[in-house]
Amino acid sequence: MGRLIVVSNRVATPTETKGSAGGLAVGVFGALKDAGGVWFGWSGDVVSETVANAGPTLEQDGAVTFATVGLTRKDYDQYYRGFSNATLWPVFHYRNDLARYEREEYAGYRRVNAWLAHKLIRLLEPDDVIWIHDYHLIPFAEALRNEGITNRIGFFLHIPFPAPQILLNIPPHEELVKSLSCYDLLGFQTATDQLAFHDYVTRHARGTVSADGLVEAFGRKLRTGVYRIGVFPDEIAEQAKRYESRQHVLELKQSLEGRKLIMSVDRLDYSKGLVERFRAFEQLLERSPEWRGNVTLVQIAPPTRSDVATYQKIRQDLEYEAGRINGRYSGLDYTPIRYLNQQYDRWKLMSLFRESQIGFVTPLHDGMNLVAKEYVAAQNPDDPGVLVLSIFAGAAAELSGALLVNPHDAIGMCDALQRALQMPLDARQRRHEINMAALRKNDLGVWRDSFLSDLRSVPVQQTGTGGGR
Ligand code: GDG
Repeated sequence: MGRLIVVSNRVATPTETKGSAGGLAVGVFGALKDAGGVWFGWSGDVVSETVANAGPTLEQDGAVTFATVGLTRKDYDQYYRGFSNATLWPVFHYRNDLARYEREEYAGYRRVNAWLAHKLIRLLEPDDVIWIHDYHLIPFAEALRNEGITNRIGFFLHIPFPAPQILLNIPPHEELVKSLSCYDLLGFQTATDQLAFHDYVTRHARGTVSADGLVEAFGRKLRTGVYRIGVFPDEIAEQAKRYESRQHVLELKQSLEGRKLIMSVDRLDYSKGLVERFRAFEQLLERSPEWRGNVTLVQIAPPTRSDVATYQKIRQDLEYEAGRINGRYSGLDYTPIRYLNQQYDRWKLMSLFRESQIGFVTPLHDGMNLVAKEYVAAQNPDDPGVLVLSIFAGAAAELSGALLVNPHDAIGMCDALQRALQMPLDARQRRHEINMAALRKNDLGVWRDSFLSDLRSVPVQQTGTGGGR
């Protein structure tokens, strides 16, 4: 078996892969340890041109090499802050209204991809299998192919793939899809995303998709598949239980004074539907006065990408909404929304999930949404909370024990909260069992192993970047 090379925008540090970092780092590291190989990507540092060019910096941990490079300010602005997060992220989340397109940023995005690919080449061996992650790196395989690399290369998209009519908003949409055709295997979170890609290929790229799923486009053949990312549910359950008697949980319990608890945790991002969620909670207090003073929403939202203008706006909007709703319904001893703009320890979060009666997860669009899965896994099976989940999270297709809501329907969400707050124990347990069975059947290991086994079995093509049309 050839080595595994993982490329992602950010690389976890060796310590993060062992501690309480997000499950993804742990899952990917597991595969790297088994096969031996390299995890390559940006270190997260902005550095001088000299330092950037000197990279990658190598750190060895057993059979795994962590290889990272710094980015110059210009590269960071154009590739990361610009085209990745101000064009691709909003459009792929159906927020064309928040997207901008700048030719220089797009050129920078391609330039950085080519530069990173060039840096990786000297670390490659002929039978390595290469797994590229996410929207920052769409042109990565094309750049490798341009340098003559014929290894198997797979790509997993963590975020939604938009319907063609939405993708057309990005002027170089065709170049992006042509770049995707340079992979041997494309993995999507849901069948909807896969279908949207096939739709683009057949309707806008004069390609074909055969009955057995083989895609032919831009002179290349590739496979696509649905690989639902998961968590390791039993590990989360164990850690959540272990942390439940810690000080922070006891303090929270005491401060709630017997009130019901609704928990939400999201990166502070406009795709997560935070404003809509606050308004739905407001509806609950408005329409059901008996809940005033008796239920608290804890929203944890650590800031991300805070140097991108649209993220500054969502932060202001949310502060305004929290202040407005709290101003309206607070009492001297009651604050309906506790809005915490900071990062918490992972196991602390899981134990807070376990303490709550509702997990309120309502993105407007989301590739999968791991918080929804973590919430389920963290529950106490003897007295589980209820997951209220947006139909626009990829996880909604799997978690049939959740109460599904449309995040644009404040009253519908309010009704679901009511239902969850009043749900009898046996119904909660039944729903929890259904959700846990889904999580166990398709855990993070299944996601990783099925993608890699499909990638390792695609035939190697000797062609480069394809002839185009
Ligand atoms: C992208 C896609 C897809 C959050 N706050 C804290 C914290 N978190 C952790 C959560 C969870 C992770 O971050 C967030 O994962 P999500 O899946 O919910 O969302 P994205 O960050 O947008 O991830 C998404 C995912 O990629 C994987 O493919 O599911 O659709 O958008 O694990 O627990 N962790 C800690 N402190 C926090 O305050 N420690």
